[in-house]
Amino acid sequence: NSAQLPQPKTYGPLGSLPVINKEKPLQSYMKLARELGPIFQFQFPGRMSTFVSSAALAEEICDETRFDKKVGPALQKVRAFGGDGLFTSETAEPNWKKAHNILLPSFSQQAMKGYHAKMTDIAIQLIQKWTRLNPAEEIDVPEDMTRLTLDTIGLCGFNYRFNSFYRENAHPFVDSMVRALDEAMNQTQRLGIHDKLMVKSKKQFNEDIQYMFGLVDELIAERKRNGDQGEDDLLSYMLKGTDPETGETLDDENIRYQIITFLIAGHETTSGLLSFTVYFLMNHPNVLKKAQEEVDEVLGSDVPDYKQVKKLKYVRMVLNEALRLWPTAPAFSVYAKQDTTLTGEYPVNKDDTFTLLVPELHRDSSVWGDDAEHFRPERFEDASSIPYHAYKPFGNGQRACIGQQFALHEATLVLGMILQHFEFIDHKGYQLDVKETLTLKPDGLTIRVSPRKPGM
Ligand code: MNH
Repeated sequence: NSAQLPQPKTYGPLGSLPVINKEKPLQSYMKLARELGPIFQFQFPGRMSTFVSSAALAEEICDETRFDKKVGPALQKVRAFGGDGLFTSETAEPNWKKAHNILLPSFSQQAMKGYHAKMTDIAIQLIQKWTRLNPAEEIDVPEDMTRLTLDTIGLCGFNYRFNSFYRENAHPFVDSMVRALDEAMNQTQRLGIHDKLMVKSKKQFNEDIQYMFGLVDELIAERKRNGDQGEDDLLSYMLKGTDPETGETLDDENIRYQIITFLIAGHETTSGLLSFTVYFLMNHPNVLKKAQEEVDEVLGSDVPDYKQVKKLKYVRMVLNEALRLWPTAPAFSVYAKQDTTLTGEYPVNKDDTFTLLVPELHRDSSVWGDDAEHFRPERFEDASSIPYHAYKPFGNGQRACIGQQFALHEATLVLGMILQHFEFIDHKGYQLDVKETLTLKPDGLTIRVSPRKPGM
């Protein structure tokens, strides 16, 4: 009996799809939330979904005794290449808990010490590229950040070098992955008969998937042939690790899915975060100045070591604030495990699904105040002042992001090094335009840089 929930206009079998901008569905839902309130229903062709966006409702759907992650239609499509990897598996599938147990230690703070040198190796490549540009040459920020994050997860994950900074265009793996993700998203928007007509896209989809499987299967086979040479990367953890609960190891097919999952989940989101952060810093000179002062004090002219990265508190706050306003994984979904209610007001039936609009949650003025729209990293000064369920850039509970420490260590290191070396020049007066794929990016953000200090 949730019939009283607000709902946008419907158009017969299309449901409410016509009110959505197909290029920017998330931003359309955000707009609807502002018009219809913190909970509204949305009729998709053949299914109803409910969107929530307040801290009070987030707290409810984040209660894991009553709600569990929903592998919705988009993630179902991603399963064609993510399989039963961590991101696209149901909590009840045996490989979710098993892989979660085996992989947790390889994403611990301790493990980050082991990845630090590899992260720095790639960060230096970005710094050197930017250092060697002529003054008038422009930087495509999301492109270079994607080079950086892909190469970082490749090296830390599997000792594989994509060498993206040595290529004019993206590595073919990225082309296949981006095309496959795009096709997966498109398939969910197409109606039955139309979808069946897309023979060519389907052929491309299958080719892209086979290419990704081929590259990854070869990496696994090669490692097995050569034996363990002391690589302390994710792949070695996956091949050696046993589940403390069952004593079992991961099978090769599941390892393939995990690797593809880390390559997808581990690079688009972090590159979006770094790109939005550059945008915010360029537009907030006082924040930029404070961050530069911290970097000068903590790093001086050193190449940062692990401990120095931990000391970049303000840089961390800047990243937290960027993730508040533009969380690059902007929504996640849950289903009800039983009949229940939300805040005692809205009746909920078993299997009803809810999608949390994270950017709207992060703008709830009852928690964030009247300046919720403003970029102000100081709000993260005292982490304990932030209600637990008001800030969800990395998802919730046991199904939250396993790569959070990895992403934040990498992003803090890289942003610290960028601030150490460059001033940003907004040569085109960039106006924010948020591009949507599975994740968010500032579309068309290009800058120039000038050296902050002589030498490097
Ligand atoms: Mn990540 C799950 C956001 C970086 C690997 N990630 C999630 C979820 C969010 C998320 C939100 C929960 C999705 C859901 O409930 O359906 N992740 C991010 C953000 C960044 C990020 C905003 C960077 C910034 N993620 C990374 C990195 C890796 C990674 C880096 C790996 C190296 N993430 C994952 C995996 C999952 C996940 C794996 C699924 C975890 C699980 O369900 O067990």
